Amino acid sequence: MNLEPAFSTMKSPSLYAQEAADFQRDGVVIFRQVMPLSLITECREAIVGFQDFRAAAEKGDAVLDEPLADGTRHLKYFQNIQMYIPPFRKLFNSRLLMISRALLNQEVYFNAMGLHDKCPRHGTLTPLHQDNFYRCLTPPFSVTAYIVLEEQSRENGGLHYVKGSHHQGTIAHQRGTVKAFSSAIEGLEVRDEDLFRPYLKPGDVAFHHTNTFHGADGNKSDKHRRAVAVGIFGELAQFDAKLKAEYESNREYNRGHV
Ligand SMILES: O=C(O)CCC(=O)C(=O)O
Repeated sequence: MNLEPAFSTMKSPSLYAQEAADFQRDGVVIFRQVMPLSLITECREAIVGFQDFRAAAEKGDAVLDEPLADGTRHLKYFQNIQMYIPPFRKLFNSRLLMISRALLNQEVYFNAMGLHDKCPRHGTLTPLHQDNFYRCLTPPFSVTAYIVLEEQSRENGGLHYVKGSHHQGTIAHQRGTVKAFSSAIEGLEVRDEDLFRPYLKPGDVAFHHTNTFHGADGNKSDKHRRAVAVGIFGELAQFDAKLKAEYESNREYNRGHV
């Protein structure tokens, strides 16, 4: 039996020293071609073929975007997607844990998974935010592994980051009405040239620190732009009740806004 690792990421955590240093400095590090393309294709085909969002929408797991002129509504966010579409479970895998353990320098565990979709021509923006405003961890020992199912570009609303912003800690967010994003950083002028746009391709995984500012424009292309965000927590992180109360109040406002 061939026991050779199939991917370059299958190495001991200590071998990620350079990536861990980059992550500490920038709050985001890109691993190209981590996930096998066969798995990416399997997940992509499974979500394309999944048509009935009613049960997931009733539970609040599937969040639909703003209605189009004819009343049609497309998916914007699908949390716990692995409970509805089993191939997505395979994305919760050891490649992500090995890398995250090295980046956070502690033992780690999977917390949650969600699919972000921007439908062709109408998919709305992702406001600038920090994941930790939603996760409420103190200390903020957590990463997001962002797994790309479809190539990202400027035109289709590829994710952008503010490098180094994680050093500011978890900052105040304002409540808002963007579907699936109850909380956003408002009033911050970030010059376009200061945004890091990695132009991710299928199989690439971007790991960002839970406090790194990030967002995306709307989709102006004629194709979907889908990606899966996996939340991975460090064992030394704790839930912070004060952060949680602020987040829950914004979330209630967002969900109540139809
Ligand atoms: O894909 C997007 O537009 C949003 C992703 C995001 O905010 C995240 O993964 O934390």
